[in-house]
Amino acid sequence: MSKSGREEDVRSSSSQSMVEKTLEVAKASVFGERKEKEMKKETRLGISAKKDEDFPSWYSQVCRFGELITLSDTKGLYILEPSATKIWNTLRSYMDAELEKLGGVEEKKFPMLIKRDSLEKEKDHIEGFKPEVAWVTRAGEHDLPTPYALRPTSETIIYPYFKNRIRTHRDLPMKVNQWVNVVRWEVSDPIPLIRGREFDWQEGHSAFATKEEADEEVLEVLNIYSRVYEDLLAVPVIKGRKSDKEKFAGADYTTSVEAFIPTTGRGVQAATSHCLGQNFAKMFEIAFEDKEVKRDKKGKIIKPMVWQNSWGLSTRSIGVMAMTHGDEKGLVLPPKVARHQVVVIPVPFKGADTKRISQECQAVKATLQGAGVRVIVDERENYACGWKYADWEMKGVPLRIELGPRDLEKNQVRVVRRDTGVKMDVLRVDLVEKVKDLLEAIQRDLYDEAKRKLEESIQKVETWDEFKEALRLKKLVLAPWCDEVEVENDVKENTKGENEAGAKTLCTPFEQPELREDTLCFASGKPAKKWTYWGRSY
Ligand code: 87F
Repeated sequence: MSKSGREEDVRSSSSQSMVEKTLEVAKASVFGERKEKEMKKETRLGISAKKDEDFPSWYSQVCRFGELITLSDTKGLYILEPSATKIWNTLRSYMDAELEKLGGVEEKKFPMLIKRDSLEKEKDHIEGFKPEVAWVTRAGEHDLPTPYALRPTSETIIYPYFKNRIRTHRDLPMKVNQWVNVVRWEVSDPIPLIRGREFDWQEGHSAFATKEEADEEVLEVLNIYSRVYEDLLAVPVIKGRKSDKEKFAGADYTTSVEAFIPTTGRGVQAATSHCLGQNFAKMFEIAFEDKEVKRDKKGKIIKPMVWQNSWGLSTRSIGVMAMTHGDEKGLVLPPKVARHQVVVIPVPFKGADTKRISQECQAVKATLQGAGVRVIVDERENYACGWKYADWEMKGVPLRIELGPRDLEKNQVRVVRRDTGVKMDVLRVDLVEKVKDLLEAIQRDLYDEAKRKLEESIQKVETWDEFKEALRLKKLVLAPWCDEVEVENDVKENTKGENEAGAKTLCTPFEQPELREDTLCFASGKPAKKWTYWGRSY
């Protein structure tokens, strides 16, 4: 985020009360964000950074002024505001219902502290992640006899539990899911909701008697993730498989949904569904007595190992949504996840019957609320309506309803779409139907527009020069690849920018274009095995 842009960071207005101003100054100094002097001279500016000129500042402003998050006093730790918690709870309800349909998924909650010995029992997969693990070492005045890790993920606490609970084939499949926060002490620069030191997610862990069942679940869960993004957040995603280099180290294979941010030309891993094979089962000795009992030469029962999966989706999804739909005015929320779907704003011209206007605004609210629409009336007296319009636009509310004396006369209201800015007059008798139609249209149009941009961003290439050029143009590059890790390493090395990490594989999409037999790898010239998406990423 640009330091110079700070003075525009907090909006105020000439009509803002002293109490509010003092409060904001107090808040600002608590979080060390701004000096009192700067607060006083500011005018109402809102989102000052441009999405296509300074994306990082723009995004940070959208998250904060759009009231998804507030910065805390620690880098990389955020306060989720009601607009964000509403989205998260909506995704959660949707997912819980989908997992219910999947069958047998039990919601549980495991401890957030993991004994050092337990975390390190399983060395291989933890090794690369070690620098990010945060530890609790003291209680009050005393050092703890053993340090505890704050869970960065819960394999090492859930799999010993699986070992104890799984005895026979009758205990399988075992599927658990938990909605919790995790801590990963990132050293790289944090990005609100996208990369922080603590975030919320759901982590699912399952164990099966057969590989086939596990394989099937991997894709079923991936489909749920895809629907969460596409149907709720209106964000198109690509389903595919991670390369061996990019997969989770503990997994046989990793599938993911990938999103793409056209403005920055960066991919973003949106959720993952892993097939763990028997890797963890061997480490944690999770075995079961099969239906047909087999014995070894000494007559001892042979217990097969379980087949496991794990899958996770985090609050990163909210960040991806904000990046995708946000515009110069701020956040744009898809109606299905918006805390307020409609804001009603009284427009009292001079001399108008303000009391009556206020009553009618409340009546509009009651009508819409009765029809299941989430609606709020903004009756704050110390703000002009123009200010309120900008304020709710910044917060991304899908529809604005303006109601003034002339609307009253004509038994109508003025309805304004957040996504397109299109204004229309709607008769009060038609309001419920029209608002419902519009909310549906906005949801659909946001997706269609994002999908169009995504498709426009995809560039198919076959040579290294084409690849470099597509990357320069911020494209999502689809290239034929020989599937060798050395090539991934080379590409990364040879695409490093001054302040930019190199490009990597995002995924090999399940939907493969035809691969001619003589197609060569764009980077190595060896025979290509598949089409893979490449790009810089978050
Ligand atoms: C950071 C510190 C320690 C990611 C970490 O994707 C361990 C880890 O294991 C770690 N960061 N991971 C991989 C998480 C894999 C997997 N866990 C369950 C998921 C989905 C949910």
